[in-house]
Amino acid sequence: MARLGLALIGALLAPWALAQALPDAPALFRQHCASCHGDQRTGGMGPALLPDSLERLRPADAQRTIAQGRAATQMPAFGAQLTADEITALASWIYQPVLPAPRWTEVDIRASRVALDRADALPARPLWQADPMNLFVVVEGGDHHVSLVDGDRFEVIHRFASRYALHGGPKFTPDGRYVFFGSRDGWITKYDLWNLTVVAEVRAGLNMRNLAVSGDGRYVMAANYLPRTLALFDAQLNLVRSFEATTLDGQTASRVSAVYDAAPRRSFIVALKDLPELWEISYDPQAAPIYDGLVHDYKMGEAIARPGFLGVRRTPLDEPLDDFFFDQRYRHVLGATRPKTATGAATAQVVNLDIRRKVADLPLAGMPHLGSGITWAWKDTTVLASPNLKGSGVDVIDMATWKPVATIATPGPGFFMRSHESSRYAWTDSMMSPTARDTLTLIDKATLQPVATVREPGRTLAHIEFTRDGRYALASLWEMDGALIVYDAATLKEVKRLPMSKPVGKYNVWNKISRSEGTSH
Ligand code: DHE
Repeated sequence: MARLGLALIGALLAPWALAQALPDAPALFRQHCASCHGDQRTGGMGPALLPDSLERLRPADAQRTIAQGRAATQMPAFGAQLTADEITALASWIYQPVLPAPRWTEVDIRASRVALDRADALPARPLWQADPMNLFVVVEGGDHHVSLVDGDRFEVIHRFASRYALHGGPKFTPDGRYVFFGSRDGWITKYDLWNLTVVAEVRAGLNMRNLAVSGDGRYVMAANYLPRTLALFDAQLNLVRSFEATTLDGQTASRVSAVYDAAPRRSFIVALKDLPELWEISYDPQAAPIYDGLVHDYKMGEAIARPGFLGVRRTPLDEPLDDFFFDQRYRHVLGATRPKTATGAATAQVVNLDIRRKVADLPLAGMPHLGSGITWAWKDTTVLASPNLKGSGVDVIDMATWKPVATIATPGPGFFMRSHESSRYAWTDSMMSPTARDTLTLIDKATLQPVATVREPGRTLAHIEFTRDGRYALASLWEMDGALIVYDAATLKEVKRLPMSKPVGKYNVWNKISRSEGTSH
């Protein structure tokens, strides 16, 4: 009887107690957050707050950001205005899906574009005194800025605010004058390096993976997770068209894992996260028609091929791809599927783009990060080496036979790998290791042995890029109070240190536009 009475009281109290316990997160969001993050949480001045965009932010960090704000950004601290319960409620609510799901159509893309008037009238020479081909573009993730560094004197020429959370390598036009940055929130920024100004911006999607610039500098292609599309722009960032990332019958849609330019083929190559297909989209006006998946013109009773130019040429695969890399002749794609569970094995494969099928399995262990793989000449062949996000070792594969030639031990799993044609070493980090994230390992490219290390004890050291001539290697001290550290690439002595805010990546104009074998493309 007593128990029944308590239950009854509990039931009667429940609505009141719940109202006390659960702050109204949507109302709090509308009041405090929507003006910057958008009514639909799709972003505005602040980043998008959608489950897809927040995959990499732990809820505890979201709570801390709401309470304390974000240094050197527009995000204020709400710790004095909101109770701890309100902050907890807000932080958990932003991980819930927005219903109905936010949309981002071609109309939205076009409406988002902003461009500088008369950008084409700006001088066609650098405003600054330094070798424009030996310039470094450094993305500082800590306070969302970009620094331009003179690669001869190692001095900052200019520093400017970027969009929130740039990701992936910025991409350059073939003359090295313009660079395109992509943000995880889907913004593409075109920047004139010679005149130090943003010339155009557009939002390609709500959650973007990366972008590619065509080898002729005429097109920019963006790969999106949300919506499930690719968006193609001209060099002024006007939308040319978008592509739904679906099966040929349009029934199943996929996130787009990544897009890269295959300049010698005059095409973009696209990997789909959820569909076992590899796409090739040619930007060659003379491209041959596409005969696969013939479209039937039922009125005429005829099968017609689709146009090759900007048409989707599909190669069926056994597994979808997350991440990939080309051989030097761009005949093969070397792709990896990341395991869905920590214990699962990655599968990696070689796909021939001409005969359009898988030709070999790639014997890579762990969780290869092929996008950061590099190649070099070894004995009478060429080898590929890929960092591994899970295992302590770099797998080296003979690109003639697709067989392993070595596994080089490193002190822990790493993200990036770099070298230069004129350097005998390949450098890799172990930034995913709690104990060895402070160590860069140098591998002798001839003996395939680890021969030296460079350390910043207790701090994260990662991501290398060489100067144009390969004499210096620039590494990131990947901390909020971090630095760009310049090493002599032969003696490994530190030459200079420039303070920077978590410099996540750095890109040398010449190495990028010449597609140096030691860097990412
Ligand atoms: Fe990246 C490049 C995918 C997490 C920093 N990363 C890339 C590219 C892909 C990719 C496909 C190549 C794009 C290009 O250059 O056009 N990254 C992924 C993931 O799938 C992963 C593991 C999970 C995710 O959250 O997307 C991932 N990446 C990270 C990070 O956590 C890093 C370390 C920090 C950050 O800023 O997000 C990170 N990724 C980078 C960097 C590059 C990159 C610095 C450019 C490398 C280069 O030198 O070209």
